[in-house]
Formats: sequence, C-alpha cells, structure tokens
Amino acid sequence: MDKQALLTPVRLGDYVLKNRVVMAPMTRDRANNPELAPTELHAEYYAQRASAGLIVTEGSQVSPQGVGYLYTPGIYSAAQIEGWKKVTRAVHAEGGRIFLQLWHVGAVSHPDFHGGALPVAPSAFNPGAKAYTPAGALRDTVEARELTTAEVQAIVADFAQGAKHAMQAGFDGVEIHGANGYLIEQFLRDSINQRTDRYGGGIPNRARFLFEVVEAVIQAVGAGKTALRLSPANTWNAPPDSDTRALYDYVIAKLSDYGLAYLHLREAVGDVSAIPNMVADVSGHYRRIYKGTLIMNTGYTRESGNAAIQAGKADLVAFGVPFIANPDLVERFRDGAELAKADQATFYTPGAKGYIDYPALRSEAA
Ligand code: 8OZ
Repeated sequence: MDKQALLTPVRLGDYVLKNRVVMAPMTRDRANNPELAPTELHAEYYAQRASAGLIVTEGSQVSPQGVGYLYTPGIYSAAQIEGWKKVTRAVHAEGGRIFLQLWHVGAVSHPDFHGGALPVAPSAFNPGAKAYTPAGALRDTVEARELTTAEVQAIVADFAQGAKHAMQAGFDGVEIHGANGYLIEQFLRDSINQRTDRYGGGIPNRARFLFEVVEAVIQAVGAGKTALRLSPANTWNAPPDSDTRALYDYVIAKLSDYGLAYLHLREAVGDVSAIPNMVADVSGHYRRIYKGTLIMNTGYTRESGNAAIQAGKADLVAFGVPFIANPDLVERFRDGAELAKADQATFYTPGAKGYIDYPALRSEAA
C-alpha cells in the first residue's frame, strides 16, 4: 500500500504535476481596492502555497455583474490582469502551477453591488441569504431578475473573455465555477430554472448554459487548460433539483467527451441522505461515470485522501481550510506532521493577518 499516494506525480491536462495535493479555491476577500485587483499580498499568499501540485485561485468574477461578495478579485479589467500577473509570476518562481477560477454568482448578490440594479438569475429567484454589501452591512438578498436569452449568451462570452484574460495574466489554466449554488448551478436546477427558452425545461436544456460556457472556454484556451468544478450534493444557496442524480448523471457522462484538464467534484457537506434522488457518495458514484482526471474535495484528510487515490476514487485531492493555516501542507503530509488550525475569524477580513502570517514548519532561516 502506498501511504504517500498524494505525493506522486500525475498528468493533468497539458501538465505533469509534482504531486496530487491541490489547493482548493477559497474566497478570502483581500482585494479591498477600487479596482478589485489582486495585490502583492495575494502574490505572497499564493507563492507561500506553491508546493501544492496545483493551486486553484479564489473565485474571480468574469464581469461586474458576477460579483456577490466584498473585495473578491475580478478578471475583466486591465488592472485585474496586471494584479494577477504578480500572482502567477510569484507562484511560477516557486515552481508551482496555478489555475484561475472563473466565477459568476448570479442571484447570490445584492443591489448594493450593482448601483441599485437587481442581481440576475435564470428565473426570478431569491436565495434567501444574507449578503455583506459595500454599504457595510449584512443585508437580506432580494429576488433576482430573469436573464434574457441574449444576456445569457453575453455571459457565455464573459467566461470566454475571462479565460483569455487569465492566459494573458500568465495562468496555467482556468477552472469554471459550476458549484455551490452560483449562476451555473442555478441554471442546472429545476428548483430555480423555470425558463421557457432553450436554456430551460428538460435536463439537456438546463445544462445548455454550462456546456456553452465549457465549449467557449475550451475554444479560448484549449481543453488541456480548461477545468470545471461541480457540487452534485450541494445544499447551499440553492434548493435541490427534483432529480439531482439524473441531472448530474447526464452532465458528468457528457463531460467525459470534452478532454478537460480535470473535473473537480465536491463531496456532500453533512448528511444528504434524506433528500430525494441525491447521490450521497459523490466520488463512489461519479468516478464510475467520469472518464477523465478527477479531483475530489471537501472534508478530506491526509489519510482519506491517500486512501481515495489508492482506491481509484480520485486522481488528485483538493484541500481548502488545511491550506489556510498550513502553507507547507505538502511537506507536512510528507512528514506526517501535525497540522496547524486555521482561525475562522480572519477567513474574510482584510490585510495580512490570518492570510500570509501562518508559518511553515521549516522556516526559511532554518
Ligand atoms: C465562502 C464565502 C464566500 C464565497 C464558494 C466562492 O462557496 C465561494 C464562497 C465561499 O464557492
């Protein structure tokens, strides 16, 4: 038994990665400047974590319309591309590989982010959440308005433009955020998507937006640099589909034909066994359906990650919170070292604290 399966190299799209430990995408809200551009602080944060086989950045909105949280960096302006260049240079200088996550939140936003205009969604929908807005307060979300067919097509183009911008910024590839109740997942689910055009109705129609985004991004940067994150068992931001299993069986089987760099799936958070037609064992079920490179995420440890790779249930494993407090997570896995605990109070606060001040076990001076 290979107890260090996470530490073995692996082919992923156009690349051969030095290990199978992926830094999962995590929103950290540090782009607190008018341009919503990454800074030297972002460069330092990601460079500290460059021993990961692959880093996936925090979600980066593809347009001003795609934002729903304070100080998340975008990928639609020249200033943002310049900011991201600092990040990719710093990560590459440390021998790392980094994909940018392309994001549109859809309904999970607030008019305060849009000069008073309503957030958008496949159909009128209120996620019934709280949004921390630029007005400096936690406010109730409102009912988002339905996108026109032409607007849907324009958002597909925004994703493709974001992918091109990511290449200009020096990224190794892009991961499309199709998870966690944001715009793409809002289109997939019949609990939200009530459209009567070709983007609504049966499963192929509800999946059309996702596949148009995937195809447009592949066209822009190539399949070997294109990836997708999905959360078939997600219950956050979006009520479940009436038949989640049939929905994702269709989507994930079809994705096998695209030659993506990877598919990134989240396991269920908590017990979803009471939800009708929802697959609780995501890796167990979808590993058999998806033919390409698979990254699994959510709740994994060194032990369960190694076991998943050995069992063939994942090719790589992504770690989120463990990477916040352990910039040298790969080295700690190699040594079987203790992991430091992350401080939740600084997950989304501005500045260096709780961001770039977690030490590696072996400091550079040692
Ligand atoms: C936590 C806080 C804000 C955003 C996601 C981008 O769930 C997020 C996110 C997570 O994908």
